[in-house]
Amino acid sequence: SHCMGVIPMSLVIAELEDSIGTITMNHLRKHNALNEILIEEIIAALKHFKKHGARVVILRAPPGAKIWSAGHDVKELPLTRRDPLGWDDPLRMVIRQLETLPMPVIAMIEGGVWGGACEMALACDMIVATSDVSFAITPAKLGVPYNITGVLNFMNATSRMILREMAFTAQPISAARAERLGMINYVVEKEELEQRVHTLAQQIKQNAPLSISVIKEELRIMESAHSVTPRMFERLQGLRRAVYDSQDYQEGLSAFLEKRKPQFTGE
Ligand code: LCV
Repeated sequence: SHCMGVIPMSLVIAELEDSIGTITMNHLRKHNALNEILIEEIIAALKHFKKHGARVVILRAPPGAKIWSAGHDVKELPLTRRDPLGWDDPLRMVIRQLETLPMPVIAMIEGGVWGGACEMALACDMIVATSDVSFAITPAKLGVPYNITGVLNFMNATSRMILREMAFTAQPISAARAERLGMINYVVEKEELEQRVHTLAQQIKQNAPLSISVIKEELRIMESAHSVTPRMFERLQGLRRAVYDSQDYQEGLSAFLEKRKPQFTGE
């Protein structure tokens, strides 16, 4: 459709023009931390684009952003005795929306990508990043027991050794290294970013949307085809509960909120 539509929202700018939908995460005061409202607006924009026949979606921060997204809003994590990443957690919901959307989503990235935002970027179908960008997998830094679907999403994005290094050190890796590892499609200079993403979007847009959507869904189904028995699943959930019930989980969150280094004891 050729409708030029900007949907009025507060933390996100959503535009649909010539079958290309663009979502700009625009909550700069909080570095686009993935809170409930920001996620709700991203999901609303994705549904609007699907309804209006967009062929491709771009997910970005404003031009020149220093942080693409600071990841899960730590202030929205439950302090204890509740799964911090349960089925209905906003981060889980937006990742499922991105994965099941029938059209490709290009993550257009400037600025740092942290924690849950790293998984959200990797849940998109392509990533184009500027050379200043870094990616960090941070649960171990906060004492958070990541969830099994999230770990699978990371596994599908990189190799055994790299994922373990990123998850256990919680240190960011550069866009250049991510590209060398095949985790992202392109690293470009700032002035090339718009053009590179636009070219990809145009190439996708002129192809058959039904073919693309069925291939995307086949990939999603095959990537998640792992046989985990109920016994295995419940054992992992029990291990995760012990972590989010731990002192260390509370220490991780408190240290973040009090802006100090956490002292983890293994309790
Ligand atoms: C809430 C925030 C956040 C934030 N939440 O500015 O993957 S998991 O399991 O770890 C999952 C639970 C997850 O995604 O956790 C979040 C992972 N995110 C991170 O580790 C990044 C945390 N943020 C930072 O390291 C810094 O804020 C960056 C490098 C993003 C920006 O640093 P800068 O010095 O420019 P401030 O740190 O001063 O942040 C500005 C305000 O945003 C809040 C932060 O607490 C501060 O709040 P106040 O204005 O109240 O001081 N903020 C930043 N990230 N994820 N709040």
